[in-house]
Amino acid sequence: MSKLQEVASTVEAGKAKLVGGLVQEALDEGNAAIDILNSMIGAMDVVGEKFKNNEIFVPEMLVAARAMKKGVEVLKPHLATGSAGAAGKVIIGTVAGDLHDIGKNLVAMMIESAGFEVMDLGVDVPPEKFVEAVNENPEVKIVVCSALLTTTMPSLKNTVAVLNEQPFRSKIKIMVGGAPITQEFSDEIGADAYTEDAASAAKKAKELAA
Ligand code: B1M
Repeated sequence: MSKLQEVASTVEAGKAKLVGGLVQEALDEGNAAIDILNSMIGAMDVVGEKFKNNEIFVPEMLVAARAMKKGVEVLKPHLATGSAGAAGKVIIGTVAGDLHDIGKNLVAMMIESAGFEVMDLGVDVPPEKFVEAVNENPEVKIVVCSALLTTTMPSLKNTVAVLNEQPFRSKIKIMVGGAPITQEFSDEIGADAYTEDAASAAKKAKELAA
């Protein structure tokens, strides 16, 4: 088994205590940080499939998520490279009703590494909290909203609708993403941009803030 496969199967098994060390070993062997990250994302896809097929349940998904977070902690300095804050300020959060944060955290990390200062509002963020955060930080350039469940797509729609009504609307850009979100949905709800993954989110944020 290659080191990357070992990392993936350890994440899948939720062995949080082992993941950090294995990720470090994978780095030491010369594997690129992005490849290690992708092996962990692949492991979460396997976990998701097993959950869908009733082979595992919520607790197993949760331990796998914890394990992945440990791995990302070790990877972070190898993925993040930019100079902090120079590109402007970004607010990010997972929308109300949604507790998934790994993807959102990766997007935050990549945007930070593109030179932005990132204010992370966490998960289950009601629209009012996004609004409050922009009002308290009028220099904010971009608001990023993540949604991972088909059942929280309406919550994302509502968040964007509330943001669209605010007097500050013309001063900010709204970016949306997450597994069930599409460009079409983003257009339909009136967001400014959709991106599929964390790396493209960082690239898009640069474009929008230019
Ligand atoms: Co949940 N869950 N979960 N879960 N979970 C999914 C999403 C699911 C696809 C699994 C499945 O059935 N196959 C499914 C959703 C099905 C659907 O909506 N159609 C699901 C379900 C059903 C649920 C519950 C309802 C289960 C239950 O309780 N019965 C429940 C809901 C809780 C809630 O939120 N209210 C639930 C709970 C959980 C846990 C809490 C146990 C845990 C999350 C822990 C945590 O995040 N701290 C969990 C997990 C771990 C998953 C899976 C297995 C992995 C998610 C993940 O971290 N992926 C997931 C299956 C899967 O994704 N394959 C699943 C890795 C991460 C890097 O990818 O988050 O997609 P992702 O982020 C990507 C892109 O989406 C994108 O960039 C990232 C990568 O570059 N992206 C953006 C994300 N946000 C963006 C914002 C942007 C741009 C890109 O803005 C510009």
